[in-house]
Amino acid sequence: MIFISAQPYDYELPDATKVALIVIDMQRDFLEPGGFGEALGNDVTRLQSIVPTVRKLLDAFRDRHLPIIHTIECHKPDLSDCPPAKLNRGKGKLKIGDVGPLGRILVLGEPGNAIISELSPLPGETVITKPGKGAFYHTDLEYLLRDKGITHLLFAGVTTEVCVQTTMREANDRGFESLLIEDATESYFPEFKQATIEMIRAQGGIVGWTTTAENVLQGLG
Ligand code: C5J
Repeated sequence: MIFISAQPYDYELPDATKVALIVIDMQRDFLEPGGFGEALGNDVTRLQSIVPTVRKLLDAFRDRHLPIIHTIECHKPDLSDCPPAKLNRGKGKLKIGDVGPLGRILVLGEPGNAIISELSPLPGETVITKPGKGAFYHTDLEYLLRDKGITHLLFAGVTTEVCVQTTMREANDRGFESLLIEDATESYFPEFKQATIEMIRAQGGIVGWTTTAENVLQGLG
């Protein structure tokens, strides 16, 4: 048994074969000027502070040959997988599918839709493309995890209260034991990040656990 010091109490991993690191949406569209995040009116530089920590976690999983799953929020070029409710939301100048400085906003294959170069997936790592905020919606993620016998998920990425939290809630309802790595996730709104951390671990861990990257590395040994 592997114990990771966490809140509201220690996170227990039966063994390292049951765990995957899920890195949510570390894309240029969210972290760099000219992408979707900025089109929504956000200061995207806030998200860049977690890049070294996410990289450290990736390196630790790579060194131990443990599974890594990256996700990308994106839409098909014809936007047929983007419902009007998502397409038309917001009052920004640029909408999903419009051409911005990094190519078409939130469209698969465009320069801005790629994962930032520092965290690029390596061959053999899974990349889940997802049209929604949650990584289980309209994807093969659940089947892939069940097929590999993975029961425990460690979460990093952006943004804490949108795609990370949505995916953790989806995972929790499907019976996966979910741990959020606090210093490997970030939000455009610090108060939303803090609230998310607190609501995840409230009520005895109603959605899951939270911890630090250092605790994860110590626990994995
Ligand atoms: C958002 C995400 N915030 N990855 N996406 O629209 O959190």
